[in-house]
Amino acid sequence: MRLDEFAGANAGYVLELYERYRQNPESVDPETRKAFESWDAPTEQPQPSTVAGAGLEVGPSIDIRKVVGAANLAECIRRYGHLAAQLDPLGSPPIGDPSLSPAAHGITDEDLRQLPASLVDGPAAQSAANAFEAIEKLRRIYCSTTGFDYAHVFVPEEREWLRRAAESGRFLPPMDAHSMEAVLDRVTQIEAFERFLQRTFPGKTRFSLEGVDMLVPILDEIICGAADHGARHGVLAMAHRGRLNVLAHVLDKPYAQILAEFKDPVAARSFRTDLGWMGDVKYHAGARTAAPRGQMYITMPPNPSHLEAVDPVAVGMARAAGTRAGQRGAAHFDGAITVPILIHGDAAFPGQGIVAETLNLSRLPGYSTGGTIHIIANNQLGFTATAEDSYSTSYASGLARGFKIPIVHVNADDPVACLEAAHLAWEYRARFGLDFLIDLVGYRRYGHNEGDEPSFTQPTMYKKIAAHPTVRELWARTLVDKGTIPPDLPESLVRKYFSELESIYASLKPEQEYAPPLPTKAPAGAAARVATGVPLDRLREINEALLVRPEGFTFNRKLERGLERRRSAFANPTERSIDWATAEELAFATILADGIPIRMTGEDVERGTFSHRHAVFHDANTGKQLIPLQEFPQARASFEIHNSPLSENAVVGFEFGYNVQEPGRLVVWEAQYGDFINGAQVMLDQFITSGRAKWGLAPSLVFLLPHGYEGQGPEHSSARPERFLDAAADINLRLVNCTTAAQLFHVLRRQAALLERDPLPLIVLSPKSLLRHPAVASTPRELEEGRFLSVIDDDAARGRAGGIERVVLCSGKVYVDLVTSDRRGAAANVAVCRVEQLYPFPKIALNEVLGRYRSVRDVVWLQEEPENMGAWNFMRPEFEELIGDRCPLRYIGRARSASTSEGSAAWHQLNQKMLVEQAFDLRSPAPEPSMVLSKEV
Ligand SMILES: Cc1ncc(C[n+]2csc(CCOP(=O)(O)OP(=O)(O)O)c2C)c(N)n1
Repeated sequence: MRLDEFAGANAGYVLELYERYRQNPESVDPETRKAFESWDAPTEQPQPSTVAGAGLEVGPSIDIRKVVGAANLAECIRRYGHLAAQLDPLGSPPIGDPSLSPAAHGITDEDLRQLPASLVDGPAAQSAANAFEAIEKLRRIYCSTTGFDYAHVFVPEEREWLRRAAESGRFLPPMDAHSMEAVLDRVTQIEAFERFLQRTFPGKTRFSLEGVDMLVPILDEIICGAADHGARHGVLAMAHRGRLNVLAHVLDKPYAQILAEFKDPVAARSFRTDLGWMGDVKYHAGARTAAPRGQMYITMPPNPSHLEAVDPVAVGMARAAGTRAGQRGAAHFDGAITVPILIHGDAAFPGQGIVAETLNLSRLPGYSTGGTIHIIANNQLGFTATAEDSYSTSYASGLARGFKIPIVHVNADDPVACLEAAHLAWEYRARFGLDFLIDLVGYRRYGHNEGDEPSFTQPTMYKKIAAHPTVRELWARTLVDKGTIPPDLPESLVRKYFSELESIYASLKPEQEYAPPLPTKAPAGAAARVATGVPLDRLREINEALLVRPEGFTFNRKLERGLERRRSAFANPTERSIDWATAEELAFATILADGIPIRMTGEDVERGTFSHRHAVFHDANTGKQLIPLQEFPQARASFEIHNSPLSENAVVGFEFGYNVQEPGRLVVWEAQYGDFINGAQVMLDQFITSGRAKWGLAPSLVFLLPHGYEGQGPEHSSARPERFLDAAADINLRLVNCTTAAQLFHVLRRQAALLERDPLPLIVLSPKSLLRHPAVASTPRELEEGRFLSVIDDDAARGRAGGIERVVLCSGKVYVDLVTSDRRGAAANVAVCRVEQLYPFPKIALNEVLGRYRSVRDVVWLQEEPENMGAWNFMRPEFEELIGDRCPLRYIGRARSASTSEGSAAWHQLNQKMLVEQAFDLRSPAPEPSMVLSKEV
């Protein structure tokens, strides 16, 4: 071992070790001791040794501690220099760190002057005369208006790349006059837009960008860089702040349209409600560039007020845009062609859990985007709350550290530093395919919105802001002072952009010319006309192909029996041999054979929560995977399935984004249990059920939500169908509760057929214990000849319709409880009919069924859920209208309750039994107080 084999901090470390060894050989580990024993010790031997091969002679004249101190100081500046960077344009002092001073390392500036620059290592050392100069250079890099914060990046190659990138300055923007003037031109355009709106619409909410104006040039830089690198799709997501400016200048939304929208047109077309169109405020609107930048189109999804909720949506859109799915096998994702950019708020980023959920998707094979670029538009306030009120981390960006995302904090008043950060961001993404974060530290020129008074809560800060020049003014002054531009240029640029806006405003066309296009209406009854049956021979062939065993693949023994059963499923077309899982797999397979790609995700979906799916087999000896839906030769599109991370909110948002970006693919998300969907309630309310009414989006995502009362307690019984029914209006979703395998087969195939013709989200309340119940199994013939039935009449009762005195209408698993009960045989006067589709309400089909039973004494809606839950509140007015005064309507179900179900299986059984008894008991209801109600309404 020779000392000159080590460089910079490593040399310092080795010397420190050596010094320790010299003091006490036992203080170092045996291997190191052995190495030092054979080392020609520099202080004991007169022959000098060199550090970093740069001519430092370590001999009796040099104090090793100074060498170690210098090397450690350099390392501390690299690690903690950002703590001393001047990031706040308003001048608040950085917190600093003691380790950044030479004294902390037992050295002085004079000592540093005596040491060679090579101790500092890297580009900063290259043209420096000594260590002092190199350290000063390092300070200018790490403690200036940029804070490079990457020490948490674990992978040495990435960290070294970042170090070189920061220290070499190779991503600094070109400093020629033309480039510098172009920056001035751009910031003038950005500022003029805001000032024009302020002057023309005083006090009107626009959520001005002012204070972090450099956001737009940063986006320009990232987009141009990514486009040059071959990206074709950019997805840009942001909340309200600065959105109008970004829409105008990055998405190229015409000024005329923005100005017209500011006038809030009262045009007849905007008030059209025939499709449930309600629209949304202007700073939630989405957009897509009309022409590409390079070859790259940029899309900005619309977003709700719920901060950060759009993050996973945008990431899902980018994933879809970069995925090729039109071939058999697995889907192919290429991160190079798609770039998501998320713009966050400094209070929202640390505060909203959806951010952490989204960051957690970044490196997962089923979700990664090849790197998402994050920008925190950090105006140091969240409404009125300060950083101290808002986060426990040192920076707003702290959360990103845990995900090993490099962070660059940058002062928003320094255009050069901002552009360097932007260039670094896209180069890093292009190089490593990983996330990057820019923390753009600025301020907010006005209140939370333009009508808000910020001095109520931040009086001193707003005094500073009032006196603080804009970035345009600062930059103009810099360029004029340097002689780069003539002194009158800044004002003439301001006049140019103002007069452009003024003339557009003066020549606005009638407001309705700018009204957004409304969603198109699907042809009425499209769903009812879809043929979903598949010829038996075709099904048999596909079933056999799915069961092909690859040479040498060993299945788990416990799965063998099921596989054998599957093999004979088509032996007899009228035998109930198709269980739920088989129906699902055959539905998927036939959809793939029709050329429609499928993406399925959810917690543990590969196997299925209830161990019923086994879409992915694992070789019992090697663990190697087999995915039959990717292998069978009839497939004409890709099948991807991924176990999701343990998240509901972000993953549902992600699938929604994927779905709206690529509406021609069937996207299925399954909840572990249906009740967990409330973790994604924001996504349901803000995007899925209202997206069409607000923004004209047309999601067709499928939700499989295990639902049914089986005594597992309040948390695993109900998928809360009432929440979907509460949000159901203007035909915005389909909600089904299937009771047979064939029904599932047909409803999935129907959904696939309607993806582009009549897209709607499909919510399937799926079974648990019924997955293997013989009562839900179907015959092959039902797959061939059937179709999805929104209502299923009682076959047994139809033949004796005249004698039926009660029609019990119910949905889902409770039907099986009813027809398998002992009471059923004795109750020949009761028909039990299934409402398989809860929404859209199947009025025609129900009318037909009820019309068959002319002598009924009452019609019952029976449900397992408490009276204030389930479908009852939604169904009741529909039934009342349908039944009119033909007969009374009766409710049978659990009484109103704050909790979804009993916490004890025994109690559940008791109530379930009572439900069944009351269904078949036409006398007055039992008088004793109970959890179960039977009442006329
Ligand atoms: C989920 C959610 N909670 C609360 C709000 C109300 N709200 C709107 S803006 C805002 C402050 C956001 O601060 P920050 O993230 O720093 O962004 P800024 O507005 O400062 O750009 C709040 C609390 C919201 N829109 N969404």
